[in-house]
Amino acid sequence: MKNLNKSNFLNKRLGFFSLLAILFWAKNIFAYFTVFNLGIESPFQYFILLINPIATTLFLLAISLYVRRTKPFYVTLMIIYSLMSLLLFANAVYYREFTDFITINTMLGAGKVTSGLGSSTLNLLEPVDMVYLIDILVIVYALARKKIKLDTNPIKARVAIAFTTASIMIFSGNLFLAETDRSGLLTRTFSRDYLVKYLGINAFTVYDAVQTYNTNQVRAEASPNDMNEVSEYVKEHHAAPNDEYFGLAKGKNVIYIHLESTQQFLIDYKLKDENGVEHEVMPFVNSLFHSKSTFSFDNFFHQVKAGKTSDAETLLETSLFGLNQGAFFAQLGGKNTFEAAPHILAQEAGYSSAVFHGNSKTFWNRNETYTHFGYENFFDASYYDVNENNSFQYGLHDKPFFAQSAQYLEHLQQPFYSKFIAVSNHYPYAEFTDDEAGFPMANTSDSTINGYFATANYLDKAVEEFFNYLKEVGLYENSVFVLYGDHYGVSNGRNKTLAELVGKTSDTWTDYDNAQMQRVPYMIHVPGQSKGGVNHTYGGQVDGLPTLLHLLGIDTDNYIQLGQDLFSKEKDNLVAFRDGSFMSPKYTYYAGVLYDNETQQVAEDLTEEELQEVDQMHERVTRQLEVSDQINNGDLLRFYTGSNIDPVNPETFSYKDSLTRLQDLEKALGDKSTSLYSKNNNQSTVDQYKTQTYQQYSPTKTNTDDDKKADSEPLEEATNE
Ligand code: GP9
Ligand code: MN
Repeated sequence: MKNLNKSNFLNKRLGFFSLLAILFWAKNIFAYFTVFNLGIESPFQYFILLINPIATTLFLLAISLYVRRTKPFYVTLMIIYSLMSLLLFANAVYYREFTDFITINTMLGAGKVTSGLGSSTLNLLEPVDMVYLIDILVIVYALARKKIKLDTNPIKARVAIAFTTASIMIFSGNLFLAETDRSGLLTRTFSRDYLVKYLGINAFTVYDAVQTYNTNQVRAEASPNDMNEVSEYVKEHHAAPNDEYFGLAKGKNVIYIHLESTQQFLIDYKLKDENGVEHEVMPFVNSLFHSKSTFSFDNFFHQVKAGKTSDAETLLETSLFGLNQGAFFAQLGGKNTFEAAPHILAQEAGYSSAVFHGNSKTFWNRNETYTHFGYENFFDASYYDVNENNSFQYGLHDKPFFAQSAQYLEHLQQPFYSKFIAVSNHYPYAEFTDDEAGFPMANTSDSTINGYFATANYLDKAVEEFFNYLKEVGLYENSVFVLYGDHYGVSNGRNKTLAELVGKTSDTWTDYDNAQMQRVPYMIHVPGQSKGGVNHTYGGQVDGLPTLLHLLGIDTDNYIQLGQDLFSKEKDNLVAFRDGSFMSPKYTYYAGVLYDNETQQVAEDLTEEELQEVDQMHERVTRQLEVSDQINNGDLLRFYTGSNIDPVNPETFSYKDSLTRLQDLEKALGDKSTSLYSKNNNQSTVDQYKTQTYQQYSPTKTNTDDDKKADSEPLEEATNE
């Protein structure tokens, strides 16, 4: 009797429809738990994961409900079901190999080689993948053999509409929950993993299709003529190198150290504990800042927007800005043509290149963007031993990160251009426990601010250990180090609470102060140099690339770069913020208000001449940002031939099995290999890396040393930072 009911149910259109909806949900969940690694961190995220296939599955399948005739209804339903299953199947197979989801561009064949989707696709299949398709065959068979009978009664239009409406409502609910957990999901596009984790594969694919269509439209309209216009601006704006500094670091390895969320006010900062004892937050970084071998800048500003870390990377390595909306890496990083630092240095001076970062490679779409920047190697989380105890939601903590990087760094051919992206000093600056709890908390009403100093101190220690290792193994002397803060650590919304700690009061805190807080450290440490010191030139991240290239003895006049060498006598002391605000030695223009830097008050009663000066600054800033958008949105560098270097070919780079590749190269080069490992008589230097857990901080008792494993508090996902 029961069976009969069941089969009756399946013999009804709605029953059959429900069967497919449930089956697809189940297959989707199966993929979530067996193939995709989505970094689920809380029961709430589990819940979102479980419900996220529902809305789009219902919406798409419900299209068939509008078909009244019998056979066409079943055919439509089965086609939609099969296409959805095929997409899921393809993603499962692709993900297992590439730990990434399929984008429209991948489908269209762009970047075919990069993604490795060559003739070997068949080899990637595993028997378990049949789960996604086998049911289609079974159902078609059941329909053909009339095990499931066709229902000739059409679905009433209002029922069909009800399904569509319900699916839209469910989607809205899903999106709401997703935004609660990860705000800016759709506007900032952190990573494909995030979109799938929160909204499902179908929604991700549609989102990606819309994005791809939009960017392709703008690109299609751009022409070589636009490039000429841009070229003229760049020539005019270019600042000639200063002979005194040009080539000072020629031929040296480049080691970029990304100081996550580190603001300039942390330099030389001492935090008072509850007993009034002062604790220097970043003693090691401070020692570099004041070293005669370091060119330090104390009027250097971040220029990022929604793409945060990734925008800083864009600015520093391409001398172009990110976008005013959304993350440039995610939207265009994997599509555009660049003249980025690793490629320029490879072409001009035979540098190898590598990025080191203990988070998933898809975050900020780095895996694609880096191939377009010309990075030869990218060591992401998959290359590190990352576990619950040594990581948090943004990846591996800094000490193990730098320590574990040594095993790869030692195999890079020299000279190399490398970038180490630290991450522990990231919002929400959660308190370390156990051995890493080595620094006092600040004592404000805001726990985010309170933790910021301790995580910055941890970063400082991690960097110091890394330097010690480099000195020990002899890489230090022949390298140049660039340390930079990527963006604010304490957001404007929290600054009033921070005010007291930086010698101000919350009552008098204004946007003028917010603007000043956009300062981030920027220092170029050149071992052996004694010309260094603190330089007060006004600049921003966009100026980093020409500055560095000139130090390395590489001319930039033929490159399309929007920044200016910070050492140049022609350097314009004007810094554009991404939203069109700006900063100069005399004025601060922020949130639509002009401030006089001397009085720190709103600038009033300007003379005609001063007004003109401000207008002109405004124009220059607007122009610089416009040109950047023109280049990026139109992908104009694909038309540019003036730099006399070969265009980068992203398809030549793959970030799989990098260590084996580097080792093979060492063998092939034999005596000519310049890697640290080869120079060290083919002996690893890894055991020379010394890393220590914290000495326990306590305001009253003396410090004690022990070596228990580092641990960190379970963290909540950032919602508003
Ligand atoms: C993630 C890390 C943080 O991999 O670089 O990025 P952010 O949130 O600072 O932009
Ligand atoms: Mn960052």
